[in-house]
Parts: sequence; structure tokens; C-alpha cells
Amino acid sequence: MLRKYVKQNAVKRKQIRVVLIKPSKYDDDGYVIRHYRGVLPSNTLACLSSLTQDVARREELGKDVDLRVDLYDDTVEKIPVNRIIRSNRLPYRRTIVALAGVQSNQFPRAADLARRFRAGGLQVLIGGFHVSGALALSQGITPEIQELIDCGVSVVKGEVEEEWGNILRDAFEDRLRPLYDLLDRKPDLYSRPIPIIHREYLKKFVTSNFGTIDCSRGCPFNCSFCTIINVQGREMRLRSPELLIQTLRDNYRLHHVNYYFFTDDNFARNGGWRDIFTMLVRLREKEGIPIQFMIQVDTQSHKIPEFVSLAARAGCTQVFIGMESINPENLKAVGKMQNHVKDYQDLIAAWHNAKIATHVAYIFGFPFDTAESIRQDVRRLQNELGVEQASFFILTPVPGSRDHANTVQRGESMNPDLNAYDSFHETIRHPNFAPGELEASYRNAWKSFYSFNYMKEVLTRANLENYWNIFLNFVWYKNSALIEGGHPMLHGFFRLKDRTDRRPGFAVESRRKHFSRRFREVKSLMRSWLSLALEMEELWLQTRKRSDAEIRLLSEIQNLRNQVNRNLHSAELQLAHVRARLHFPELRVPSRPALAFRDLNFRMAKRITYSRADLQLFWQRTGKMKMLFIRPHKVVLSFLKDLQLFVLFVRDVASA
Ligand code: B12
Ligand code: SF4
Repeated sequence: MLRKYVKQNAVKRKQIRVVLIKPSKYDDDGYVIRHYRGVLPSNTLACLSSLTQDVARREELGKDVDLRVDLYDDTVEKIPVNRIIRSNRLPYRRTIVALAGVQSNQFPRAADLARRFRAGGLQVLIGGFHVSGALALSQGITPEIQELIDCGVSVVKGEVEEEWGNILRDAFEDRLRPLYDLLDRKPDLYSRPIPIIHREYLKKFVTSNFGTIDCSRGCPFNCSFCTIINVQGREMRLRSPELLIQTLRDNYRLHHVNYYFFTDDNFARNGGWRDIFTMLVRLREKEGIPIQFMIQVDTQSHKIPEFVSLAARAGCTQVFIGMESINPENLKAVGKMQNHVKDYQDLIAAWHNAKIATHVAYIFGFPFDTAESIRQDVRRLQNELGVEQASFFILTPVPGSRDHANTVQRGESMNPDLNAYDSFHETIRHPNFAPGELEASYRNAWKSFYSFNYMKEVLTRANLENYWNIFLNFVWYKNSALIEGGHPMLHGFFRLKDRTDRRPGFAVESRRKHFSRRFREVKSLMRSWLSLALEMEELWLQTRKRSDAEIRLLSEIQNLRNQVNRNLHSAELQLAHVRARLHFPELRVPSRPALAFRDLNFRMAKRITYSRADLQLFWQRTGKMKMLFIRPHKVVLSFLKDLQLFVLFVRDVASA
């Protein structure tokens, strides 16, 4: 939980506490999907928190009102429902709960939380893409939203940049309306407050130097599965580049944040891209602020003059491309007319030439897909396009998309459980797949794309600057998709399961049953992690980038070794250092005590030129042998070798 006192003034006697909550969703067993550490912080929380602070700064609720924001993210922390309810009991305080950025798959969880807060007497608001999208294209109010309204929850449809102060005033004065319809009043974002960084919140994520900002909203295209155009519109609305850059500068100085996900759905259509990139170049090259970022772009982005080259200079390390399919028939069927399959190779090559890693969004379940075509598509992504990463999704008729409205109109059946609308569950029947077959093909796609051989190919050709970004993404993706069995975009590291906070309809297990089940799950998780760690270590051994200085040093050692034909002594190793230093003065010749450790590293460096295969073979053979045939000294030596190697691996990862 993060608490921000926006105004602290002893004179102020009335307090409004705005509790922003980003709900998670339930897994198939009814447990909230929550992790010890997340990967991507919520931009909606950052945005609404910034807007609330702005309302406070302007004293929009009156000079004697203290406005305070608390932030909770259900995906990385337990929501203390009872404590929040109790905080409303103080006579001078009014607590308002705002369920933020609620997507369709998060709606059931959000609704359960809303009901608990309402039962505790709190005022509750809900907003985000589910309510905005569902109400944008439906005739009237949909039943699940009506149900919330009936229990006293206020629903906010659309963006609140220009209305947040008024809504908070309504809450303060106890006259919240059941529905705020702001969809037709799309706010001008230009001078609106930029989403802010909360350092304490970032600590709940794997890296705390990571920020998110939406630099624009809307998208000019017209894909039938998309909700964005029906909520944020097809006209682009931009934030001021100057304001944005000033925020990045401040965030770097105050919070050391230097990596961003600019969450615009299509940064290539953000009319301010040139100004933003130019200012970022200045920030990096003149002010020495090393900002890097990733963006989402369309498949025509490489044709915008200078877009790619300037993105590279501005610090872009990865682009997320809305490729969706390699089958032109599929693209036509969903109105993705801007995607031309014949351009794909040029597109990927253009980003690669700029040394920017490509990550494609790819959807299965389009009308012309079959189990075989999915297998082929994955191979084509690898062999013909050579993209570094792919994120796979199952086509889902999300409320707010034309696909959803058409399916409703045709009276076709859809999965009634919104919790499944997360793009990795089947929600409609596909004529080319038996029930469950699409999900199976989807899972296989993850497995074959993130195979050892393909990851090796990608990392071998990755440039030094991008190597670790891609490597760590592989760890994240493999862990989420193949170990945790979910979608990387929803998963962080180390799954937590709250025994008592289970979806209504699922029984709360006894302590004994729950802990023995969790014990088995954690044990199997540990085993999977060990094998993932060894796989990634092997990948590192086979692909790791060596600096020119290290290559030179290794070749000097090899030369000496060839001359003396035996293991080198410390003095000889020192000589190799001296020789290599002639070319790379930055290499330090180690002092004597350090030499032993260096020696170890170099021997390992020699070994790490190859792989861990010999050790693996040894362990396999040892595992099969009877006790009598095992040679203890070999076991100990191999264990030590493996340990040394692993320490080097971890050291390298940690310094990435
Ligand atoms: C960036 C992004 C992500 C990032 C998240 C990064 C982050 N943590 O912020 C990643 C890649 C992880 C991601 C993952 C997923 N995403 Co996503 N994502 C987006 C994207 C492109 C931008 C989000 C954003 O920053 N928006 C800007 C914020 C400020 O807008 P906002 O949330 O709508 O909030 C505004 C209003 O809605 C309103 N509001 C919101 N909440 C509340 C609450 C109250 C009380 C009030 C008054 C107002 C209010 O005020 C805000 C300011 O105006 C959106 C599309 C979009 N343009 O928004 C899709 C989008 C939200 N994602 C979507 C989906 C489906 C997913 C995934 C399930 C996987 C997938 N298929 O992509 C996962 C789920 C992960 C998860 N647990 O959240 C869908 C949701 C559709 C739906 N109806 O459910 C969207 C709309 C894109 C789409 N495909 O159509 N996503
Ligand atoms: S390009 Fe992306 S954001 Fe734009 S309409 Fe299509 S799916 Fe939506």
C-alpha cells in the first residue's frame, strides 16, 4: 500500500481519503492472481493518482479539505478491505473507494470487492475498459453493471481528466450519481497532469527503475476485435512533449527511473513523436540522462520517415508490434487493413537495422486458423521473420469491441464468465477446433516459440545493448507461460494464494488441506525453477557476449597454454594480462591475492566458451548408477564445478 498525503495542514479538519484499487482477476481455482513481485506497474493507478493530487493542489474541494490518496494493486498485495472500511468511521474522514482500470477479465473480482466495500458502508466508484467498453456498444446497461449500480456502486464510463474534481466533490457531498457518462467528452490531454511515479509502489515490482506513461490516446485504425477505438476514439489526443520530458527528467533525478513503457496503443500515430524523440535525444546526449523505453507500434511504422532511426537514438530498445496474423485472409476478416503481410520482412529488418528488438502480438482463433496453421505460423515467425519475441493471445470478443457486439447480435453463445476474457481462455466456439483444442494449440505455440534452440538463435544475434533485456524477458515469459501456465502480461514472480480470499462459489479450504496443497505446489514450482535456471544458464553459456577485451585475454591465455601445453601458473596468467593490456588499457593486471580468484574465473571462462553439457551428462549417468559405482570425489568435484559456473551465471545476470 502506498500512502500519499497530498496536503497536510493542521488547520484542515475535513479529510477525504481516495483509495485507488487496481483489481486483479481469479485463476481457474478461484484464487486471486497475485505475485510476490510483479513485472509491470499499473499506468491507470499512476494516472488517477496524479489527477487526484492535481485536484488537491488546486483545492477544488475547498480550502479546508485534506485530500489524500492511497494506492493498492491487487496483483501484488492483499487489499486490507476491513482496514479500509474502518478508516471511514472517523468522524472527520470520508473514505472513497475507486476501482481503477477494470478490464473485463477483472470485472468479477472488482465486483466482489465493490460489494464488500458497499456492505461496509463506503462510497464506491468503478471505471476502466470494461464498464466504458460494455456500455459504449450495448443497448442500455448490461446486467452485470446494473447489478453493481443496484447495490449502490457509481459507474464511470469514459475518461475522467476533466471531471475527476467534480466526481470527488459529489462523493464528498454524498450525492454520487449511479452513472457518469463521459464517453462523448473525450478530454484534451495536452496539459493534463502526467501519470506519476510512486517509489514505494515500484518496490513491489522486479525492477524499481521502471515507469509507465501514456503519451497519447486513441488509434486511427479500425480492427474489429479492438475496444480502444470505441472507448478512446479514433482521433489521436496527445500529451504535451515538453511536460512529458520534464516529468522524465524529474523522475530520473528523484526516483532513478530510467526505463519506460510508453503505453500508447500506437506510438507511431502519436503526432508528437518527433518532438518527443528529439527531446529524448537531447536528454540522453546533452544532459546525460540515459532514458530507455519500449513502445507499441503498427506494421506500417517503419515507413514513417526517420521514425525508426530517431527512436533508436532516443533510447528505444524494444517495439511491440500489432502483427496479429501472417494470414492475409485473417487480417481482412477482422478489418486489420493496415497490415500487409508482404511488408513484414521489411518491417522487422528496419527495426533490426536500428538495433531495436522486435516483439510481436500474435492472435490465434481467427476465422482461417487451424491447429496446423498455428504450428506453421510459429515456424514462420521464427524462420522467415526472426522476431525476438512473440506474445500469443486467443481471439476474445471483449465487450466494447465490434466482434462482441456482432456476436451478441447474431445470438451466438459466448462464455458467460467475464473472468475468462483474459485472452488465454476460449470464450467462443471456433468451427475449426474441437473444444479445448484452441487452448492446446495456444499452449504449444508458447512452447515451440520459446524453445531452447530458438532462444539461442535470437540471443546469438542480439547486440550487446539488448542482450540482457531479451534474456530477462525470456526468463519472465517462460516462467509465466510455461511454468505458471498463465499469460506473461498478467504474471509476475512467485505466485501467492490467499486461502480465505477465494472467489464466491469456491469453498474456502481448511488450513491443513490448503497448506499441504500449497506445499506440493511450491515443491513442484521449485523443481520447475531449478530446471528453468539450468536451461537459462546453458543458454547464457552458449550465447553470452564477451567484450573485446575478454576475447583478447582469452586468446592470450590460449596462446600461452599452447606454448607450455599445461595448466598455467599465476605468473603466466599475469603475463597474459600484461599482453592483453597492451591493446585494452582498461584491463587491470590483478594483484597477487586477487589472482587466485581471477584464475578461477579464467578457467571458468574457458569452460564457459562451451557449455554445461558434460556436467549434465555426468549427473544423468550418476543418477542412473547404483550407489556402489558412484565415485564420491567425482561427485564432489562436479558439484563444485557446477556451483562455480552457477555463481558466475548469477553474477552476470545480477550485473545486467
Ligand atoms: C498498457 C496496457 C497493458 C499493459 C499494462 C501496463 C500497465 N500495467 O499499465 C500490459 C501489457 C501488461 C497489459 C496487459 C493486459 N491487457 Co492491456 N492495455 C494496455 C493499454 C494499451 C494501455 C493502458 C493504459 O495505460 N491506459 C491509460 C489509462 C489512463 O486509461 P484507463 O485505464 O482507461 O483509465 C482512464 C479511464 O478509463 C478512467 N478510469 C479508469 N479507471 C477508473 C476508475 C474510476 C473510479 C474512475 C472515476 C475513472 C477510471 O480514468 C482514466 C483516465 O481517464 C490498454 C488500452 C488503452 N488504451 O488504455 C490495454 C487494455 C486495457 N488491455 C487489455 C487487455 C485485454 C489486457 C490483457 C488481458 C492481455 C491482453 N489481451 O492484452 C492483459 C491483462 C493484464 C492485467 N492484469 O492488467 C484490454 C482490456 C479490454 C477489456 N475490456 O477488458 C485493453 C483495453 C486493450 C485491448 N486489447 O482492447 N495491458
Ligand atoms: S491497430 Fe491496435 S489499437 Fe488500433 S484499432 Fe487496431 S487493434 Fe486497436
